[in-house]
Amino acid sequence: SKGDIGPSININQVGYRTNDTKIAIFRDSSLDTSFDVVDVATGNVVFTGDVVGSIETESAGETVAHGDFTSITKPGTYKITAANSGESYEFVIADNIYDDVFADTVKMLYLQRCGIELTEEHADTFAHAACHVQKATIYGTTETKDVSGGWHDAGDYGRYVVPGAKAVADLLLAYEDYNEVFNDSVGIPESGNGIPDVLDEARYELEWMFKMQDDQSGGVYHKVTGLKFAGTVMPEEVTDDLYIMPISNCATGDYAAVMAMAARVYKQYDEAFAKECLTAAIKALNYLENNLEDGGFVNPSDVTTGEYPDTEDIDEYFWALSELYKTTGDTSYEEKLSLLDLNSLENGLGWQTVDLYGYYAYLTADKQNPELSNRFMEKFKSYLVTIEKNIEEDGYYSSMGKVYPWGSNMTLANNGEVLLMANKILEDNDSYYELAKKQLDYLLGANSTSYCFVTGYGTLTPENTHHRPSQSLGITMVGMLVGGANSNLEDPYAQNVLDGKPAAKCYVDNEQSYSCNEVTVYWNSPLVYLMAGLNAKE
Ligand code: 9MR
Ligand code: ZN
Repeated sequence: SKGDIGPSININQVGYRTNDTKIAIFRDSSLDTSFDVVDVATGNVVFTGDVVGSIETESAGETVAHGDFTSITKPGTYKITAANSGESYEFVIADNIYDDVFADTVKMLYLQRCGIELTEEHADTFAHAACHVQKATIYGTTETKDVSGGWHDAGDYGRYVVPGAKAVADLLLAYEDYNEVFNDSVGIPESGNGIPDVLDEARYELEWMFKMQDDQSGGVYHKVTGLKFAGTVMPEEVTDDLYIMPISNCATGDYAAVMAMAARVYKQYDEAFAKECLTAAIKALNYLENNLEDGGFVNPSDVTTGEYPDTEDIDEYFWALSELYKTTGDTSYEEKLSLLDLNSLENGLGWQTVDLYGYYAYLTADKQNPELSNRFMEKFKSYLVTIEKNIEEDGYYSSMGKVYPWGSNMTLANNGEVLLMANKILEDNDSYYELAKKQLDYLLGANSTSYCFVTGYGTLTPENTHHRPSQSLGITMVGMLVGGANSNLEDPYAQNVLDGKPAAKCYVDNEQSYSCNEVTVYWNSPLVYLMAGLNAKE
């Protein structure tokens, strides 16, 4: 069937801008030696090119070839055909091709808002009454607290500080690095207020995060959820009691980092808010420094909502120090940075490993100590080398390597973000930019599943996401990046239908498959960064 294995020629289904590099990917390098580009409107062949290469791609279980049609720059609708491989899906070449998908991936965050009515004017079919507005009980006590607001994390209705902080970080960085691509007309309640919508949207989460900080200690609660996941209903229909789960070091460190970032980014728009963010960051850092030997968060025994476990908090501490240094220029933070032993750290830009954010913050600060910046640059580069090697060895230019974890599409988008960061700090412009673009091409259809992984876009697009509002309304929300291939088969449905498939093909568009087909705010957010950086060129 179509969903089982798509066309033998895969392309970015959203399309290409006129000056983009354009590569069609052939599943089987042995089938064809040449290909045609057909103008769909006229049926004419406008270009004939060679099918080149034979790249054994273990992740897909295929030996893949490429067809370069970069020279087609005339706007229009096209498809690729070849005698034996057949036809690709149709795609468009035009310069504004990413505008809608970019706006919709930001808008998705608005549609995930909790604690506020979503009006028909802004949310259309996904309008609903304010949800989760009742006070929550601090777990293990009888004390209650207002922690309304923020975004629903994902397909579930939990609100979690750790992944929420990652999502905010990507948005703020995207704005900091590429403010010229953001506008004030995404169609959220704050549109037209003179502040770019991406900052209004991120602030919605930050205002909630303030409520998640314990006033007395400065520590930050890990999450607010029910004891278990809610049923498949609209959010305002959930009747479960809410619990504020214990303070965790990772939540506290992440919080300090994004609040420090916010203090920098919002300063030009709202000085009082920026100050509040800085105070909150410093307070959180103090808590963390006094509690560094505490373990990571684990769910209390009667709680089964998302855990976001993380036993290693040194990277969160590092990130917080680095952002505070960049924001304030205070060398006492730099001194603490220099004393941290980062050797055992895994590198990452995920919700669990955040050290790459920290390196980037230091390396883009106003002043650096050369010894430290060399050290951090080496760390950053070691990650970069790994993803470059993965891309080189994979016929689909995927940066994942051999294992596709839960949320592999986040890692692909993160890697695109890292490549754009490299572009900023290493000044090797075009090559990193091109590799970043390839990660977007993968996400939008140039992959071995033939899915365009953003809902509502492309010819073959997820229609059965694990997302409670979409499931209850029977309509898929547009602009959501799904988790994607997961070779660890982490839900019963995936185990039943994907067993034995190559890693990159372990994806299924079914609402039961929460480990392949859920969506989250922090999978959309690196995509926002990636598209911002790619849209900013020229
Ligand atoms: O994205 C998370 C993934 O990296 C983990 O492997 C997985 C299991 O711990 O959890 C994922 O996060 C889910 C969270 O626990 C609850 N909300 C939905 C998230 C996405 O599936
Ligand atoms: Zn809610």
